[in-house]
Amino acid sequence: MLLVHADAREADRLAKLLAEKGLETTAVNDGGAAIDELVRHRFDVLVLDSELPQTPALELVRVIRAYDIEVPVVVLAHDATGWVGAGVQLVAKPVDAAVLVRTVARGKSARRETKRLRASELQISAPPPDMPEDLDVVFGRALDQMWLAFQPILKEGEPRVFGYEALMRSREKKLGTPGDILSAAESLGKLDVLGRRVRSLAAEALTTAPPDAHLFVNLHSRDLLDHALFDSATPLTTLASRVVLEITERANVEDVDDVSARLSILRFHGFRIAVDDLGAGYAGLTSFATVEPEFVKLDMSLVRNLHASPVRRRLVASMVDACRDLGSHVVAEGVESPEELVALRALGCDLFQGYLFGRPAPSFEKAALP
Ligand code: G
Ligand code: MN
Repeated sequence: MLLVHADAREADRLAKLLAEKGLETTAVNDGGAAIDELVRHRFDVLVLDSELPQTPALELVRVIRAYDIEVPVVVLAHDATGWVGAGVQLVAKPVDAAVLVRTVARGKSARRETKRLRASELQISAPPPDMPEDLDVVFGRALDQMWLAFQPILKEGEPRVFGYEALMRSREKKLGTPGDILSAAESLGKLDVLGRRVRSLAAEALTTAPPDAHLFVNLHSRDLLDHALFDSATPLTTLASRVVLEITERANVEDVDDVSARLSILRFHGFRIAVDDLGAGYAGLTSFATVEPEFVKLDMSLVRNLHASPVRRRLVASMVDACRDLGSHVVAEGVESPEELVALRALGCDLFQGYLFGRPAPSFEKAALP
């Protein structure tokens, strides 16, 4: 269940109380956080303090209901004003433990009841027990049906597209997103196979790419352990001077044995290296020091609404400065608005990627800076 309460101590007390009764609780302290949670997880009951600082509780209940019509809501209130007809269960404040536990339990069974009713109303049987098709088979199809999308990267003062990032896609519906494909590969122990497939598609694509464009190819940290990556005879290695290998900051490169020796072999072949998603809040600048990347890709969370946030601008400015001192080119990712572009230019950024210039597409589309 989800508990929304502005008072952290009271939230703590109530959560403990419910936990003793086997009711597992996630607690948040405002309406915005509550909505975030609700979108990401499914809760069987919602317990809501009526006195939230920013969001009027009744308004919050309306929004929640628009999103999930069935979720039972228990409201903790000093009086019932405004709550009649809102379809919630009221619990009087100060909250009595036994009353709360009973009301929550009633809410939980009410949810089950609604589900049963729904199913019988529509005369449909419950969904069949999950019988997933062999993951291995689905993964095999995803590999067969794999293709790459290309998103342009533009450089200040250069009329032609500087490069494209290759992004993994598959027509296999059961593994619909790159994340799904990656986790399937991970659980099957087939990250190597996946990485090789992507790199071979990338090499193939380079033959039709504009001749002077770079291709940015994402690596999984696991790929750094695959001997095939270091093979001097693979199609991609023969094109290495045009390839930038992206290593995400989310992967802890320090966990890879001899990472700098491995990177030196890649550079020997002619590859350049980018640290991806810098500033996404994972490894901070530690991967930066290990990798000494030729390129750094600023995470789009830093770029978003940059123009409206002096603190964030300050952070990006010092990151850009540090990169320049260390000889890395900075690519700003996820640029969506002209205002963001103006702010990035003012900070000295000169490489840009984002929907403002072009979405990932099946071919190498032309694009230009405004
Ligand atoms: O982690 P990595 O930086 O490789 O991820 C790139 C992802 O970001 C791709 O899935 C791409 O579709 C997405 N993307 C690219 N440009 C933008 C943008 O301007 N806005 C948003 N929201 N996503 C973008
Ligand atoms: Mn990337």
